[in-house]
Amino acid sequence: MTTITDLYPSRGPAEVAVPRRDPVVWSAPGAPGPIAADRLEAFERDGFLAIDQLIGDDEVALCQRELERLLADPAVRADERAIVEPKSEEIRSVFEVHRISEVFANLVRDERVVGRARQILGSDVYVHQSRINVKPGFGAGGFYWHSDFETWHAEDGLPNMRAVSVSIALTENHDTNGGLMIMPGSHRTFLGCAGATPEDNYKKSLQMQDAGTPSDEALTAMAGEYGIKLFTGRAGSATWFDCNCMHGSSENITPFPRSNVFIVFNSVENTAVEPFAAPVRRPEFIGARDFTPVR
Ligand SMILES: O=C(O)CCC(=O)C(=O)O
Ligand SMILES: [Fe+2]
Repeated sequence: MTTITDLYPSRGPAEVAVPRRDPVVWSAPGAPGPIAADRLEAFERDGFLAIDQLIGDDEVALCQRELERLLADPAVRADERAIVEPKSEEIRSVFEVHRISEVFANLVRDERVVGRARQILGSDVYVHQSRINVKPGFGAGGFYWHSDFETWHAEDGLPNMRAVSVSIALTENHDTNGGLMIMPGSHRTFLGCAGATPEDNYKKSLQMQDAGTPSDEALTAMAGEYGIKLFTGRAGSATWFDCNCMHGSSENITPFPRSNVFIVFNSVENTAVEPFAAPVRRPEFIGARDFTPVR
């Protein structure tokens, strides 16, 4: 049996910050790819890369129609992969959209999408998770501050920080309708959170974060050091962000829905092992165990 060292302890008795022990950009300097060298450097420094138009208007329209179809399908609503808002009972998230839908499967395979993930991670990649966060208007809830990697490491068993997400806007992300916020540079520190992971934590945490939540003191210090950047953009724009960025988003009380599709790519050289700090693995629709590379 091989044991893998836990480089990023979390969910212990106290909150602990440790420096990142992994590269941010894994490809060799100058390796070919769709991201220009200066933008890749900015990604390394800031932890994110914003793209004004990743997909065109026709593709956006196709994705929007497909999302409407999914939301109207009773089989989707009844599926455990659909997460419902506690108050309004509207669908909040749909997981594994790249498996439920051919349209989103094609989006994942698109070279503009997977090509950038390969370039950042320096290898073939597979999808660790995909989801659409629907965030309808009139009060859809937000996502409290977190590092995705903290959860993926503690609860899904990703050993290293070698994963990247892209958030593609399917509706305009205004400065008012609950867009993504990131603390630039926060990806270079790992914040191990205090508190043990309860069994079935994911059921609650998909509606509201609890275990894996940073303290007010840590968030105050990080926001003071890094500031907070809000990402806006029209439908078809995208934000790439490193797996360890401290990020979150506010509720959406405007009438304007904010629907974004999130795709998480992990390196095939960083496949999931057993959770580092949770009694059981999360279900595969949240943390994949099929490591087939995207082709
Ligand atoms: O939808 C958002 O604004 C943030 C979602 C997020 O951070 C997540 O799904 O992990
Ligand atoms: Fe997140």
